[in-house]
Amino acid sequence: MSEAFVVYGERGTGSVAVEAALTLLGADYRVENVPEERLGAIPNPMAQVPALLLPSGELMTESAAILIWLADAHPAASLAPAVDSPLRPAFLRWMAFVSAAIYAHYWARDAPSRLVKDPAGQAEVKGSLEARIAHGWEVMEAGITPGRYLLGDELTVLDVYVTVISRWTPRQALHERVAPRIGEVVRRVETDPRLAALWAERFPLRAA
Ligand SMILES: N[C@@H](CCC(=O)N[C@@H](CS)C(=O)NCC(=O)O)C(=O)O
Repeated sequence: MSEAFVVYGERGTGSVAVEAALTLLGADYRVENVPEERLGAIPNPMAQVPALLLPSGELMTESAAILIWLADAHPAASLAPAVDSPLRPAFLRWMAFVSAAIYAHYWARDAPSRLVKDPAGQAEVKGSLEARIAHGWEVMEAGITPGRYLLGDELTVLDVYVTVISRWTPRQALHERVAPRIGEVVRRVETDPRLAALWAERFPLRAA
């Protein structure tokens, strides 16, 4: 591809999963950092990152769709099971699950005032969403049989996605208590030398 991808993103957000996939692909891309106060100015009508401007000029949003599309568009990189692979149903299931049953809850978890005005109600909403997020990880932990990676011994964009989304609160508790096998895979992805510089620059871990 002759023209670069443009990622609308920000450090510590879901855009880092897209940046990681592009890094693994060795794709030509640049990041437009979008601080919260400028989200309204980006081309995504949902005013959210990530959004990916394709070399064709089309804008893609929705992190799971972007990751699946990038992997499918570059089959030689083997970042997703092929359409006819027996692993494909599980791959699609868990990509959609991470997006809908986990990532989506942070919209209100991080700003409960979006749903409830009363401060006591906000604390309750936050607690309920944290419990729901933990339950999602628990369901995923019970539903997969990881090898070196979540779907077996090949790294896919699902591993990258889970590594980024599970970095948010309450990361440590999640990995130690709720989803230790997922946590083990996450640590493997975190120490992948191809991604070390990206993690350090775009999503450094806070000291525990
Ligand atoms: N469904 C979207 C969710 C994207 C999303 O929630 N992005 C967050 C950053 S991690 C955001 O832009 N939040 C700002 C807001 O919603 O106001 C996706 O999967 O890409």
